Amino acid sequence: MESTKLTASELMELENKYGAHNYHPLPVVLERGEGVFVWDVDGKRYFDFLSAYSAVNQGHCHPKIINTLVEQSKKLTLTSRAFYNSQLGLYEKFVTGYFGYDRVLPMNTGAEAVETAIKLCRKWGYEKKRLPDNSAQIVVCENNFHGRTTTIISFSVDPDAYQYYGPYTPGFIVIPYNDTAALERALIENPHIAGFLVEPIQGEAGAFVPDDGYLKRCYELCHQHNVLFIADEVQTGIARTGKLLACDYEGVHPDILILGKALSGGVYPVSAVLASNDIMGVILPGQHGSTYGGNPMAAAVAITALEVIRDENLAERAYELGVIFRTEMRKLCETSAIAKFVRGKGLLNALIINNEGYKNLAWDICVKLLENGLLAKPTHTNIIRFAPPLVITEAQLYECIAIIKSTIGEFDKIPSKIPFSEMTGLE
Ligand code: IF1
Repeated sequence: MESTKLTASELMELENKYGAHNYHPLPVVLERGEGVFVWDVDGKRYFDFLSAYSAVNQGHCHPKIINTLVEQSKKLTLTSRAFYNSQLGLYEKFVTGYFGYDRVLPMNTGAEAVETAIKLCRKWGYEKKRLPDNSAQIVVCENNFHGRTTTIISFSVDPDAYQYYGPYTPGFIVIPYNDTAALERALIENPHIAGFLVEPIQGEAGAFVPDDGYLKRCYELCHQHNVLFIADEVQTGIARTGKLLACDYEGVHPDILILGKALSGGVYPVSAVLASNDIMGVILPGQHGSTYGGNPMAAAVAITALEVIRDENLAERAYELGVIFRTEMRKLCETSAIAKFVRGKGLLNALIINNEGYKNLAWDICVKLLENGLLAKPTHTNIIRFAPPLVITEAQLYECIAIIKSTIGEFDKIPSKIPFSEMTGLE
């Protein structure tokens, strides 16, 4: 079989030829993963600093999670929700206790969970808040990313995400992020608001961290106006930012909590919406669901994935290693003409670079990082995300910091490209 193995370029060509072009991947074909590492088809090893957009917080192919997946797959994989299954109740008890909620509604992908939260919020608005039929509004933030469904992209401000996918779902009010006054104005002006949907840190915007106290103040405002505070912790949740939930930093317990990605440690699509009895109680049999949601594989895998987070103290590890990472990146920013500043929390970080006079510097740096054995993904031409699996050791992190520093150093050395600020000043 070895002799018939396709080369990396042949495999990339297959995706290019037969796949929709809805992605522009970095030129590397991955074949295997273990912990913080992935290997390409030629056997070259990389540190993974994307972690599948924070789905692989527990590390690639975590043996305990894989074991659960394999064992459950031999017993029972899917029943639909037409019947009870032997894993779902155990998972529901576990996950609600883990995050402190009465009930969970299980789905598969992040976008589905966001959709579920929107439906739950609207129904609560009509049945509990007694809003007039079809009047419910949900406040969302500029530069949000909550997924790719038609309703969710209806309130995106990114043309790539929404353009030519209309007509759009109405019922959303977009306000600036990190602006409590804007939220207060919206809540005062509009009596039909049922919920406020927010990312505790904006992922797609490049790990944009709001001011301290922002979430807490938003939560208070929501409660003053009888509006549900809905946290999308699909990316920030499950220890990524140095706490179990990013909302934990401000002691905020969202009325509706949305989880996905690392809920399975990256081995299976598992998402969830958590809420109180009072809120979840508005959805009755036949009113929402999913063929795969709550299947026994998902249930068993999610329990193990959450156990790993707790048993391996991954939130604490993310917190401590995040401090080291940002400290070292700040040092880099002091000496580099390219690296401007770093932001983030825990191990969800982004390096903002000076790309003036350079077309796609973030991409070029990521290609160089790849050559140097570290995988990271650019966003917005001038931002590079750094989000390794949380199982990374301190020694490994320092190794990666060295790779990042020397790679940025290579770009700093290109004489025609520095200093950028002076270059543009010459015009
Ligand atoms: C892609 C971004 C990250 C999310 C939040 C819901 C979802 C996501 C806060 C939907 C998904 C993704 C999906 C991925 C790129 C990625 C992303 F850059 F687009 F914003 F991570 F930073 N809520 N995030 O971040 O979850 O339906 O995908 O399971 O390729 O679109 P999903």
